[in-house]
Amino acid sequence: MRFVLSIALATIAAWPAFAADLAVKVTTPAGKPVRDAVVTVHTDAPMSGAYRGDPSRVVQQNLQFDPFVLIVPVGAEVSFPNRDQVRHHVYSFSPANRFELRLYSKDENRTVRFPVAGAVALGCNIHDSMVAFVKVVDTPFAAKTSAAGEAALRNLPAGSATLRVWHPYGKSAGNQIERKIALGRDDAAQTVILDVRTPPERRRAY
Ligand SMILES: [Cu+2]
Repeated sequence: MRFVLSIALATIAAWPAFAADLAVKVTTPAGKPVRDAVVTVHTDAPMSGAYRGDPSRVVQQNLQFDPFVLIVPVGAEVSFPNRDQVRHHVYSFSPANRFELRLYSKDENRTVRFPVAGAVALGCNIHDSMVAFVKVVDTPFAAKTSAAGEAALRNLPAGSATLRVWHPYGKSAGNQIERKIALGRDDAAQTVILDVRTPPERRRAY
């Protein structure tokens, strides 16, 4: 027992002296939670490592993309499997990461590499109602807000940093809000107000 305890203490002592957790809550000015916002932190001190999260995959199923917002690190290969009975023609005109996947059928797959940080709007040439976004991030520290508008980032290095909250329909410049924060001090929780416009009506074109 004593042995186990001493190991535990040694482990704690070996942790970075000042690791910080950050809880972010994103709401509209009216206090409604904003889901699918992407929260990123860039520390002033040099960062190492890349974001590691969900599989880099946007599925086409039931004439929709899933997920609606996908976070990937710069340089990620994203796959676009088609699980529908119909063909899709996936494209993006976003300047940073333009691409087009010509008509392809059920159980076929294509991959696209995203070399530039930024937001990529996805569409389908055949089904106007299909809309999704890939957020390519150049930081290891990123998370997507839940239905409650909440995201948590753990084990951030202490020190000054920039917090950004982006949403595809965010009303501010660049669809995002940005602020300086001091990690490891009194910034364990941040509330960010981000006004979002109503998504364009999803037309059915099938
Ligand atoms: Cu389609």
